[in-house]
Amino acid sequence: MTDIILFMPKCGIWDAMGVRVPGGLLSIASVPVKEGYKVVLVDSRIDINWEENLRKHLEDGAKVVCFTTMVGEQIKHMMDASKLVKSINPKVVTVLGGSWAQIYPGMCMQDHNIDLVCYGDGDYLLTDLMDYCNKKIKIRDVKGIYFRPPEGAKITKTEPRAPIENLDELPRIPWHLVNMNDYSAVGFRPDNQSVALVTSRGCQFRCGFCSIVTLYKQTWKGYSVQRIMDDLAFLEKTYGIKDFFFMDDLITGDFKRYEQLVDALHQAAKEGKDYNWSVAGIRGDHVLRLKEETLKKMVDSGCRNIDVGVESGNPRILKLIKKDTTVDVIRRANKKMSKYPIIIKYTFMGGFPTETEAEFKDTLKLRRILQEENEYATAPLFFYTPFHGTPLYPVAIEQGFKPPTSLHDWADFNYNTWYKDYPCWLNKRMIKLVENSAFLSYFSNKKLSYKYTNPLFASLFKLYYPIAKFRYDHDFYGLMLEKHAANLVAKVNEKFTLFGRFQKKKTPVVKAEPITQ
Ligand code: B12
Ligand code: SF4
Repeated sequence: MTDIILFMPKCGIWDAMGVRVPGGLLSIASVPVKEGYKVVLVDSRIDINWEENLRKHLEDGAKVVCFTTMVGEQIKHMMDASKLVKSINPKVVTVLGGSWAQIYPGMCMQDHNIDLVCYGDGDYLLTDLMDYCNKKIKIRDVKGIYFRPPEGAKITKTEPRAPIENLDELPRIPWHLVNMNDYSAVGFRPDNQSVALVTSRGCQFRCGFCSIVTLYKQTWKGYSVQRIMDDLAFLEKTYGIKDFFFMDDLITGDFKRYEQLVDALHQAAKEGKDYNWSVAGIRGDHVLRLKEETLKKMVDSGCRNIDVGVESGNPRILKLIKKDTTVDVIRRANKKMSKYPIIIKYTFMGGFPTETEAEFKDTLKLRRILQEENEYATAPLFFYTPFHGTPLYPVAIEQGFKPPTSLHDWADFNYNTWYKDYPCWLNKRMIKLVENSAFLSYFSNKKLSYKYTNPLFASLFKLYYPIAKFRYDHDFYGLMLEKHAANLVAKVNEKFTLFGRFQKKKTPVVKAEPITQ
């Protein structure tokens, strides 16, 4: 009999590039799995029969259904699924967590098909909820939730859960809940299976556009190096996985730990391990602090890529967003990195509140310089999006942004098009400039293609790359019909899970052994 269903809603066009294991949901399942509860996962991003499978597990007696969501389109898919769940079994307990739920729990309670919203770390919640379902405790005794009391009474918030001090106390992620063949993370070695995992949570910095500041309140905690290496060994032994994407917010939150991790990976390589690895969150100033010896070890142990948030090439904007670094630091870090064959993905944004066209052009200039000065550099650019709860959000409001006011509207709040639907500070000319630069930035540098692990998306990338490159080289933004084509593809994907059908890896991975904790 099923006890708990984990449900992963679609994320929109992001699902086209490649689908990663649902880290948050797997994370909250580790404690209940260890306690012996039967947990199943339905991932609508890759499962075209997700409605049927959801129904099947509900009929199998599931007591709790867990949903996760980030801001934006994923909310809409979450709401559709919660509605379906309640229409099949109104008595099942539905619970919502994830970044958006943590940041805006009251707003999430607007979905009447959600009974509870989790507002802190979710790792110990589900065993308590099962105790509640089994009538061992009252709902008020479940810490870290908002719940809807019977008719008429106000939404109630229970006592917060104490933060987890030591991540190592958490049982291993129950990877056996997913079929690794359905997922990917980075495409360095096309025949190799890859997986995304986090080695830490949070970040001590304070960037104005970033939700991590609100989620983790400028704190950081990490798994020990020993624990990380054990997890890698387990993933290799059980699934044959050798390619890892460390999807941390700031992997260098503890610099010493990072150096020790590199040492451990280097030692593993010396002992014959053939790992490839890649890092999502590392700051430019931290890259500059890395010793040459550490960088060499990174290369020798299989580090293939690092992602660095630069955000802007303009000093005033960097100050406004409290990036706490400078253009000079980034350029020096880039020069340093140019000696090493590690792809470095610098991410940028445009369209910040009060940003002028000239200031945005500094960003375009810096993108070009970094890519010219380092053959391993790529520089994708995104439209700035004012998300509720981020430090810069009040400035966006001050500058004329009229935010969505209901959960339904936040669900339609698309990071790619919000500026067309909501009044804000941007004029038409600026919108076009940022939008076109952003669109081209995903396709005009071949080095970025390792991110596109979905075979269909990878093929489309190959087709479009020469055009995007030509446009980038010649600063030519006229008649960008391809943007409309991309929107159409996104719509088809949303309706028919188009890319999800191509996601499966053809090369079979080693068959999973039953999990041993
Ligand atoms: C991976 C990722 C993605 C992947 C998602 C696929 C996947 N595999 O999960 C992709 C690439 C699709 C993605 C896209 C986007 N993302 Co994103 N993403 C992340 C990232 C880097 C890691 C998520 C993760 O696995 N975290 C690790 C786990 C352990 O944490 P967690 O998911 O928060 O889960 C914990 C709790 O939240 C809770 N929990 C989670 N789910 C549930 C469910 C229940 C029932 C319970 C009880 C608890 C619970 O328990 C967990 C353990 O404590 C986060 C950063 C981060 N650190 O979270 C950003 C982050 C979630 N993304 C963010 C944003 C802004 C976006 C985009 C809008 C980016 C953009 N500009 O395009 C798009 C949105 C797409 C959409 N709207 O649908 C913001 C969220 C803002 C917000 N207010 O929600 C974050 C926080 C990044 C940031 N720096 O601000 N993203
Ligand atoms: S953008 Fe990166 S460095 Fe800045 S607060 Fe967010 S996670 Fe930290």
